[in-house]
Amino acid sequence: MTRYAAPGTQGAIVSYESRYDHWIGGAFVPPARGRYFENPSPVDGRPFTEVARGTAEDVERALDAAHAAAPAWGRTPAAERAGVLLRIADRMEARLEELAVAESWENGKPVRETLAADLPLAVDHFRYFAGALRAQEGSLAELDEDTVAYHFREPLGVVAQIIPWNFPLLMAAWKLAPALAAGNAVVLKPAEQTPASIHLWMSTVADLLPPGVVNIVNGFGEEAGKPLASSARVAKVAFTGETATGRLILEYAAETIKPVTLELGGKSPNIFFDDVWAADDDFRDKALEGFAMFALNQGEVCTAPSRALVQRGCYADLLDAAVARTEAIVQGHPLDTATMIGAQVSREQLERVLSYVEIGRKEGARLVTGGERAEYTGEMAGGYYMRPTVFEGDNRMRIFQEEIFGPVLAVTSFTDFDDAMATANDTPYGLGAGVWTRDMATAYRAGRALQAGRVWTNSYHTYPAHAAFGGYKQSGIGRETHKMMLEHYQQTKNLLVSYSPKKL
Ligand code: TXE
Repeated sequence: MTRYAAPGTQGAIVSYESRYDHWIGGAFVPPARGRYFENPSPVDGRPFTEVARGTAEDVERALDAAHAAAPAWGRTPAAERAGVLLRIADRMEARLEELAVAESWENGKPVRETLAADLPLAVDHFRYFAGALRAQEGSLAELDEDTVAYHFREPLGVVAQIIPWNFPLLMAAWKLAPALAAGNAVVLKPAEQTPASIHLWMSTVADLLPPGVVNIVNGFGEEAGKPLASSARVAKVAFTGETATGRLILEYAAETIKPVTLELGGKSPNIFFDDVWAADDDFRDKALEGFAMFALNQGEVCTAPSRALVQRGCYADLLDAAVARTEAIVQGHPLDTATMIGAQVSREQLERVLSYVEIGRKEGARLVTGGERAEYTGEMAGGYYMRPTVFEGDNRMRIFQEEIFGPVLAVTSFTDFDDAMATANDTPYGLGAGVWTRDMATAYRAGRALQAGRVWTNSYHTYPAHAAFGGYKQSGIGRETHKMMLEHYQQTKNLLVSYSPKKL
């Protein structure tokens, strides 16, 4: 087991700058109004750098740089553009450990996750879209002997991307890789909780990109995100975040009729059929691991399986074993590779999670385990740690209906297949779902009946490129992590050509 040194301390492999400006036109640019905000680490609650507090003026400057760069980038041959993405992936891979530690320090998530998942997935994303671009083709339709309709996929131009704090580098990769592959220039706004690791990433790959192709404006939602999403100089907005904010983004975009892709909240059901408990030990164990996934990434995942639906016949046995499994999750310092659950991203997020524990108690849910902060002394004393928490209750309760975004699970039982589907689908969201059974007919029927964009069968929380990811209902619009995302960043040009020698 390894314990990485905190950034900036002796033996550390990461050192942040004491201040980050915006990244515009291939250089750091101070904020027009000269204001900065502090960026604390959730590990200890102490600020470790300060970051430019962007406003509409900064957004305009970034859009100037992006517009200057977009035409040449859009005309770059596909093989060359793909080459840039591949070199970005190689560079990230070479600096993987450093970026992983930076991400953990800023977000509070365990370094074992950033090393094994966040960074390798981000690297693969650039490789995947490099390949997807090379394989993409237009089409032609022969309308008659002398008339042909050609369809070309063209870049949109300059696109805006607004991302959240729960997977800062992976969310940046999910958005940047397809947008750049498709030939667009980008203005990206990181979440105000996690701007610094994106700047570390940017300086790692800056020399690989023409200036102005990627620009980063830091700041808060209203001050920097709103002018960006509202701008008439932006051809498309891609957003990941809260459903309420997604609604605002749609309103801003409506003013200038621009396309929007949204990846929003969820309240994903994880469904365990009776036969799981009758299966062999390995399968049971895998299912228990799937149950405990609600705490992965401190529950700060839009697809977190935050509702467990367990069939009556195995309910008591499975719950007992699953709670024991939950209590065995190792909580600790995020930079220790033995740690499985680290800190919530911010004080506000921790308070929000604790407020839902109170709500659960008041509405009569039974607290089975957890329900409180994890208190530490020493280096982690000021950090934002929450114990994995399990409630039993029913699906009408707020803790079953509202996204908590913390390691809080709401468990209930069901009688039969139809009851399970009715409960699972009784939510405004539709992002993810899990189905656990050895009976493949049940698994198939459940997969098709669940109103969710991603249904895992006998698995959970895997996010490979080449498998479409996105929401049904109020969980979003569009599909990421798949070549179909390229089309969200392109527009179709139709050339309708007559080769006929005859007059019209
Ligand atoms: O989200 P916001 P917050 C959910 C989760 C969490 C809750 C609040 O339930 O507890 O949202 O988190 C930018 N115009 N998710 O407040 O506000 C903001 O600066 C333009 C789910 O952090 O949606 C940040 O960059 N931009 C989720 C980004 O939007 C605005 C991931 C996301 O912040 C803006 C994160 C505005 N008016 C939170 N207001 C998921 N689906 O993965 C904010 N922003």
